[in-house]
Amino acid sequence: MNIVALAGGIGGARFLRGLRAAVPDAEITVIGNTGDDISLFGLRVCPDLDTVMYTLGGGINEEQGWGRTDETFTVKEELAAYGVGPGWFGLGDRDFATHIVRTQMLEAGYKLSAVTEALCDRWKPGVRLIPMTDDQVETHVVVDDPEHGRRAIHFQEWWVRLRASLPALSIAPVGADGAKPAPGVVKAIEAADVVLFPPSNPVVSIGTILSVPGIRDAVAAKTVVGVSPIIGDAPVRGMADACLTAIGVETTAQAVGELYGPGLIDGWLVAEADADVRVEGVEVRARPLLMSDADATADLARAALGLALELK
Ligand code: GDP
Ligand code: FO1
Ligand code: CA
Repeated sequence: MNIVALAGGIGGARFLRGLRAAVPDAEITVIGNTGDDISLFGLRVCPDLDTVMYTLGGGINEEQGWGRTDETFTVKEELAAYGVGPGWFGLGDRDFATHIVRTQMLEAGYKLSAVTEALCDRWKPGVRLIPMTDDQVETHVVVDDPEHGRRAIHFQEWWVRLRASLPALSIAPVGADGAKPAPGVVKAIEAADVVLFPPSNPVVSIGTILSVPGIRDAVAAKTVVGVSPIIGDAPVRGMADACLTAIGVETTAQAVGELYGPGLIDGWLVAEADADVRVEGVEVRARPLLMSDADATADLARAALGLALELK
């Protein structure tokens, strides 16, 4: 069986770990969000690709959900001693090695998809991880900055430095218009038996992947089942509510189901607390949605896949 999943960071990666456990023999292709990518200290950092790679490869810091296990921060401290920042982004020593390898390969002319494949040779995530595009797409957020007035800042600055404390007036995947899906992305979707949306951020993870021309149409042609990242009118983790507000969508499983809509998804898994959700033209099922341990996560993935195969 061929399964394609779109994925952001933590929510995507944890779901994929459950999916891999639920169907060990399936060919799973993951299309990763690169809108969070940022250049820091001359290095290209790809948080969501790395979160998927480390989580499935056994190198993730489990509590944090991003970054490496057994991490130290000597390089960051030494940079700070030179007055070189930003200090607000926590890059650890082990993680730095990944960004050094990636940047070296990009500068040698390799595409991000080839670099990601090379990095995955070490981590063996058990899925094929492809960035949504090899072109540079960066999510920017427009805020009213009390000091500098209205301006667009990088998503990471808004999310990590400001913790979304300034309301997002708009959120845009800068560069997406002219971007092409990375090699293999559309082919994998076309060859998929089903497409799954893990409970990733609907705006800055799934939404960004779908903003790359060609991906949304390819996905819409398949049987698609999504898992809600919103339970009982709040994100399970993080600040997805601030992203949804920016695009005028309520933070409910109902509103996110409608945002994707029957033109894109066929099935929608919501939490048991949201069993009253109805989305016209979409088959909604209530299931336990908390990925609290490996078994619960595998059960959730099995439910999503089962519904997709039923609707196919
Ligand atoms: P990020 O890039 O690290 O922010 O990760 P994603 O975009 O892949 O996923 C973020 C979303 O995962 C958040 O909006 C959370 O609500 C959701 N999430 C995290 N843990 C769980 C869980 O156990 N169950 C569900 N349903 N959603 C979760
Ligand atoms: N998230 C944070 O909240 N603070 C950090 O300092 C931070 C550092 C970081 C370093 C590498 C990496 O791959 C991810 C990192 N993240 C950090 C997570 C990440 O940037 C965001 O959680 C997601 O991209 C939000 O969608
Ligand atoms: Ca992310």
